[in-house]
Formats: sequence, C-alpha cells, structure tokens
Amino acid sequence: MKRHFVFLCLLGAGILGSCERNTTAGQDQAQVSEMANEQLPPVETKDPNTKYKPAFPGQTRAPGVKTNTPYEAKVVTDGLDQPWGIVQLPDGRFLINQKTGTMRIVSPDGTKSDPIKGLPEVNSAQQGGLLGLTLDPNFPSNRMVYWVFSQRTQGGNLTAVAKGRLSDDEKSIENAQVIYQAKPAHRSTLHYGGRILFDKTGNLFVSTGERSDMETRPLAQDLKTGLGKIVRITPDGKPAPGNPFEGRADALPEIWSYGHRNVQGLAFHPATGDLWETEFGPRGGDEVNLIQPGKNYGWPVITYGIEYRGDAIGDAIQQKEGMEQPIYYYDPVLSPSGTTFYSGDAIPEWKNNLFICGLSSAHIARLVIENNKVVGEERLLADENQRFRDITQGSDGALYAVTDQGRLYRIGAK
Ligand SMILES: [Ca+2]
Repeated sequence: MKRHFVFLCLLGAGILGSCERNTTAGQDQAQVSEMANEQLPPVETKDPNTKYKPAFPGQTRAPGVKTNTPYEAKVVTDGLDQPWGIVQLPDGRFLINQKTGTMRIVSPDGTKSDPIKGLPEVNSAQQGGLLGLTLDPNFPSNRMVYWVFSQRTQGGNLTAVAKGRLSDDEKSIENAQVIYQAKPAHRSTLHYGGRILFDKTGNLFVSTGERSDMETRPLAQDLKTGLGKIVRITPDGKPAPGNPFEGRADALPEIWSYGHRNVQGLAFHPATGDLWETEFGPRGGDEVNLIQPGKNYGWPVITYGIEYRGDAIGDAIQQKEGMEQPIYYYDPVLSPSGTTFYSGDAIPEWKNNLFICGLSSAHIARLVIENNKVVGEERLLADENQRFRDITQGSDGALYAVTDQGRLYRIGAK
C-alpha cells in the first residue's frame, strides 16, 4: 500500500511538479482506495419503472466501479438440484440446501455427496422448499445444522425453522425437529423469506416473507404475526432474550424488525457487526437495509416500486416518519437473494463490500459501502446467464456462489 502510494506520488510529481508528502496514513489509504475504485457511470442503464425520487443522493444508481485485482470465476460443479443455501463446513467442504428437500456436501474439487435425507418434508411448489441454512457455532462438537423451509400445515403453508444433527456418516440428518413457525399459515406458495444466521450471542436471526397475497401483505405491519419480519430466536426456537418487543402484550416477542416484503439475504458487516439484509421489492423497489432492533422498514406503506400490473402501491409514498429508508434500492429490480460481506485479504479492494446474488438480473452485485452509504456498484459474472441464489465466503478468501441452474462457482484472485 505504502509503496503503491509512493509510486503514485512520483508519478504525480512528474506530471504536476509537486507532491503532498505530509499526508496521514488515513489519507494514504483513502487515496489508494480512490484509485482502486475509479468512478464510472452507474451500471444500470435501463429506464426506471417509476419517477420516484431517492431520499438522498446515492440511494440508487451509485457510480460504477471495476475490480482491478485479477480474479477468476470457476465452476466447481454444475450438478446440483436447485441449490438455495450454502455454508462452509469446518474442513473446507460446503453443505448445500437443495430446494426440493435434500442437502448435499460438495468438496472444493467438485466431488458431490449423495443427497442427505431425514429432513422434514418441504412444500417446494413455486418459491417454497428447503431454503437457507447455517451451522451451530459449536458444530465441530455437536454437528447441529439449522435450516429454514416452507412447511405445509393444515391451515396452509408457512415459513418454518428446523434443526438436526448431521450424522457421522453424513448420509442423514438425525432427530430433525421444527423449532419455529412464522404464523399465520396461508395458502400461497410465495414470499417465504428464508435466510438464517447465528448472532454473536448464540441466537438465530431468521427472515420471513409476507406471503405475497393482498390479504397477507398488510401483516408485514402487524406485530402480532410472524409474516414480513426478521425474528430473533434461541436455538430452541423461543423468543431470544433482549428482543425489542419483549414484554409487550401487543407484539410477538420474537420480532426484531418488521415491515419487510420478502427478505432472502442476511449478513453481518465485518467491521461494524451490524445486520444487513436484501429484500425483494415489487416492480422496482428491491432494497438493501441496515437492520436495527424494533424498527419498521415500511412495506407495504412506503416503497420505491409499483404493482406488477403497473399501478401504485398504497398512497404511492416513498418516505414516512417512523419508517426506515433503505440504504440502497433498485429500479428496475435486481431480484436479490443471498448476500454476504467480503472480509478476506485475497482481493483487498473487496474488503467490507457487500455481494448480492441477483436472480432475474443474472449477476452478482458488488456494492462498495462507506459510512453506511453505497458509493460504488459493479456487476460480476454478468456473462454467465445464471440465476444467482446464495453466496458465502470460503476460508481461502474466495467467494462461493450457487445458482438455480445447479452450479457452484468459486470466485477468487487469479
Ligand atoms: Ca422498505
């Protein structure tokens, strides 16, 4: 970094005849970072669906940036059956959820296990199925896995969370049990949310959806339901201690945040520890949000999108007192599914950037974030024509992403 800066100074001195020498290390860093993230036009060139104006500069269509570090994407395997969630095992292999209801283990060389069975039946119609997954912080000793799935119940379908033990022979999940259900159940097979993460206190964040229909959509604002929420639960599925609505009679105690449409991405910022999410909007209005406890994220009262058929949603407002603005939004949409921050060293300019899987947009969005604002955007793997579903960082400093078409990619430094 230092040598790079000295070189730039010399280059600058040659052209300008002077060089500022007494800069601080912070300015050094900023200058190098600026060089690494030379600003380009926004990556989105299509017309938006609406004439809605952002609440602040940079809330959408941030300047384009381009990764300068040489990197490559390799297909590790293309033989997965609709992979939906990916997590790395302590030995470097990957445990992957397949939408139709089984898990698989994939080695970095592409070797696949047989489907792992023993999970509760999933309703894999439309957007449902076996969804996100995560490992117990004590996985090396207890082999416990937690996952989200869409469950068929008597009253309809719902987002459920289950846990079980990966058997020693890795052929099955033992003693699987459902620990949480986001109620009420509903007949729809859309908008299940479906990501799950452990926080530092050993509790689980889980995202749900508002199930898409006009009759359930308002329930995202209803604190007595589990729809359209991020909930925080214990490993036994109980409301986690310290949740924002704890002790209130008018709210479910597991709720962490509300007013969400369909959250398919959750990640912690490596430097701040904050929880971020990616959320599907309607036609326009996909969002990236920084999640704070007890806050209302607005759906369906405020949105930067419109109905698929073209008319306005609600009062066609985008901002309201008491409702949080997204850090960033997309119009037209990205269709954001899984997301992760990069914390590795292999590609230094990616440090603390957010990577978002795009489904209909068929690329991975890289967002450069400074002080909780998006200051740059890049599209990765846009030539692959894949629906990117989930992404995680490997212990080797590469990113690993799965696609609906069944591929696992490794994206790393050359
Ligand atoms: Ca929102």
